[in-house]
Amino acid sequence: QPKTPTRDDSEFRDYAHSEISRDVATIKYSVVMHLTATFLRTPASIDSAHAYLASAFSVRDRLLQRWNLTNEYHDKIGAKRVYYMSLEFLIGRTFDNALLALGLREEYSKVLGDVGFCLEDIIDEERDAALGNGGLGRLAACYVDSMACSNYPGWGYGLRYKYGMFQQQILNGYQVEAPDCWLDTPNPWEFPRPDVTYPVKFYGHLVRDPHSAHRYKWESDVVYDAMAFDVPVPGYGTTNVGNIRLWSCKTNTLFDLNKFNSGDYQGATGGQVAAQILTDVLYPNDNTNDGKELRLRQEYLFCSATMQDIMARFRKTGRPLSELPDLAAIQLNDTHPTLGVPELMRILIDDEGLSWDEAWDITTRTFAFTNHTILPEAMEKWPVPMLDKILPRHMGIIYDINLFFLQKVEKQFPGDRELLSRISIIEETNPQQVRMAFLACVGSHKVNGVAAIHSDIIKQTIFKDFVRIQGVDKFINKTNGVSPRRWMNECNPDMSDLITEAVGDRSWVNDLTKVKQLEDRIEDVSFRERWWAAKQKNKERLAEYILTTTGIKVSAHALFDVQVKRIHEYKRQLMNIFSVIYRYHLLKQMSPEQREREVPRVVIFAGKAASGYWVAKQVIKLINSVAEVVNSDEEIGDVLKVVFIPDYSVTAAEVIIPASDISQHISTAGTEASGTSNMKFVLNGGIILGTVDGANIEIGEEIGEEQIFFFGCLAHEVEDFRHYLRFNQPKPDAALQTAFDMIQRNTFGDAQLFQPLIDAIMRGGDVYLLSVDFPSYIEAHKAVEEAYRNHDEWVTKSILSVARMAKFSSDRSIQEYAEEVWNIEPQPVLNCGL
Ligand code: CBF
Repeated sequence: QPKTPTRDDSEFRDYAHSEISRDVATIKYSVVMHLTATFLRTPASIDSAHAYLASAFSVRDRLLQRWNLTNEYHDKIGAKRVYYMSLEFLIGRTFDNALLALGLREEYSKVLGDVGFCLEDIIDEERDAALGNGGLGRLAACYVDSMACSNYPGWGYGLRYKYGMFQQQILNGYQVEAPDCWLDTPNPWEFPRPDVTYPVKFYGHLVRDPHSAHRYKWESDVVYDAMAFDVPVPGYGTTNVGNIRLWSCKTNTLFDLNKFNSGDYQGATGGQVAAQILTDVLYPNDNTNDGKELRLRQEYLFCSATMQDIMARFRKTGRPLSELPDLAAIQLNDTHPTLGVPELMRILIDDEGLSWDEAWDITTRTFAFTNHTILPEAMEKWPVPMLDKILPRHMGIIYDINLFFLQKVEKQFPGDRELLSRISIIEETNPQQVRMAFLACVGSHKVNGVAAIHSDIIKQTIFKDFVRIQGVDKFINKTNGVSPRRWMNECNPDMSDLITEAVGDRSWVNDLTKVKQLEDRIEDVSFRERWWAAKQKNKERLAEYILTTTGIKVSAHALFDVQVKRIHEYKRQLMNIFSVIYRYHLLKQMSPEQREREVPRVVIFAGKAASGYWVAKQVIKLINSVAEVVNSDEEIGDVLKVVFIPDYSVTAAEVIIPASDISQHISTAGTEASGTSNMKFVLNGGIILGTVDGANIEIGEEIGEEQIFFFGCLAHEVEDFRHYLRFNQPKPDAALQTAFDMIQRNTFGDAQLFQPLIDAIMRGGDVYLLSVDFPSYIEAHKAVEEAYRNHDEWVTKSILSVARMAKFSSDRSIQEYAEEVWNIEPQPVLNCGL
């Protein structure tokens, strides 16, 4: 055996642990080095795209240094880590966020200025990392941000999709989807890790271990390599840097040289194509379950690579397997990563040789599960034959998990066959289906909903039997939150400066309870004026954005009324546009003098529809058709404008949200699990017009119900209304009927196009209760208008609301998870020299 010479690493350690100098000269040198050496630019060939890339790479150098220190430190102290498994991370941009976190914004601005660029323009060069659909994916991004900023040892795990959320174009009023080729240019915010690659098996057959009833050898020729890319997550005001580890399918080993040599060129690359596609595309479905085989394979690739990686890290500690739950907590972000449960069981039993009971004890102490929806169409189920074919070992494990669970329940509630069939992980349909929510629930020690009302509803509906069986303490609430770094400090600098003035320093960015001090400024006339001016400036910025993205000119002095989110029937954008039509009708009835006295309004929509969701796409078409008619009506002018901003994204949200006067969160009561944009709007001084649903309720409790315009039926009334409407025609009030009539008179183009939308209400049982809520919705709009006329009252509402919103920081949510679910402690990186 050759002897490895002992290495003296102290010098390397000294350099690695001393922070790269923060002065402007060093930054300039590093940007110029990246321009020339990384991107081969000469002074004559620098453009803003490369100025961005070089600056971003130089920021990345700093983040990676901190990344190393953080992980080295957490390894050294044997810290317990949380692993947040999510098939979606809707990160958006990183550059500005990282500059603010590192406290180097001014320095980079100076450096870029010196070489002839403006920081704001350079920031605009960055493409969004849009690896998510909506609320669920953005929540995951806020949560890893909070873990980093609050010094929790935590990693996100996800997939590195080559194509993120599709780009939405609006052509002739219709949504058209184009691929989001976000990796066409270098991505400074990822670090490829070919050294971290795991084989992931599919298909094949099982060979039973002759010595154990539960152990199998899984043999298959279909093996793909999942390779890691690490995405550093900047911690604001701390040395701690978090990580999102994203898996990508590696294809180079799958090139078939024999086929190539025999002239079969297509066959030679066939294996690569089959592998590549696994991590090519993000499924663009929000709150729906597609049930596609490729999606199942994506989910398994993700879960297998993640579990292998967590186990590899754990093995390095040399601790016994029974201590895995003391070093690792795994959070399942919805059911998409649930295959992690049978995968860990497989590793512990087949690879590590544990007994079933030992493996099950470790698994259930490690996993916890968050449910994000109760919409039936979103419930993940996989046909047993499909799962059995693709993952034969896992299907066997799932059968056993179910068997032992049902046996236990049978002992607890003897003879209750109905109960057994209701709670079985295998649904007895033809073909049978695996109910992933039940598997996640049985495999976890804690299950949570994402807002108080939602957590109550899941206990009374999908998990009702499980509460009886496993005890109510297992089912808890963790109300969502959002990151104050991105959703206040970064996107709303003027308002943030005012908060900093009220608090005395910027520490509120990491401790939102401090915004309470805004209340002391409520009587301060100059402060109030500047608060209003900040909003006004944000509205001007949005008006500019609307002009560039849609060509529509709007007045920044109008009331900005915003509904931006995924287009979905339960979110009721349709109800909003019906109310706009009705408003248009009223305005048309008025004399010019009467119209003059109206509060001018810009109604702003944005959001994507899942590509296969026809109804949602027709709603987009209707909004655009109404916009076309209203905006070109000279009689109406600036009194009413309707805008559909295309290609809603995190970056677009950062411009839209700070500019809202009123924002709409108007889901049918009981359907929106939480919502998180409602929090973002209020944190930016906007007022909510909303239903008594999701987190709207808790926002009302915190800021005072008088600060919110609530309307509509309550969650407990919904079932009775639905039942009534299944057997009786809805009775639209005069206002809603007016909207229908205008559509049917072809006011907004061919009425046939929109008749199915009306039919869904009038003949389809009005599942989302538009006809029920419309009258109170119109009343609520009137109340908004009245309140907005009173400028002083509006500013008071706005300041008080922000002051009382501390609860909705994702730092609070993460602290609750850490203490009540994960049992982890903050571990700020200490004694590292930085
Ligand atoms: O919990 C985060 C969000 O998740 C959803 O977007 C989801 O995809 N299930 C819900 O619809 C939101 O209510 C929730 O805020």
